Amino acid sequence: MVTPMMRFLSLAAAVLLAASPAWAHAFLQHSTPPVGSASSVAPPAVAISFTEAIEPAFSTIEVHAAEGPAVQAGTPHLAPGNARQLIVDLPKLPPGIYTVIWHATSVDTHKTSGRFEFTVTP
Ligand SMILES: [Cu+2]
Repeated sequence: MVTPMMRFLSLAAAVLLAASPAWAHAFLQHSTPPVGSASSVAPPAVAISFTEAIEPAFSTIEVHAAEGPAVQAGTPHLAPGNARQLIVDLPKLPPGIYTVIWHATSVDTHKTSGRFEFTVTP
């Protein structure tokens, strides 16, 4: 006899199996400045650590002021000796709210993206 609960459990198992390749995708693990943080010290760069190694040629970080063009200096680059961390240098940022938009392509060619904010307080 197949109970509704058994049907639910087998469906859940199927979903987990189907989703398992996603575990190899590059997701944001942590960043500097931290997601949602506020500090009076303007960060010299945004550094994002991903859960997987990424392809820098196909990965981007954009940093935008609340209203306006990108404020970053130069193109993102991998941290030396760390294929999981992407860094983009920043000019001296005035106080404000900044949005970081990232697109990552992991070494298995899967694409992920996300955005977060940080604040430079006066
Ligand atoms: Cu993947």
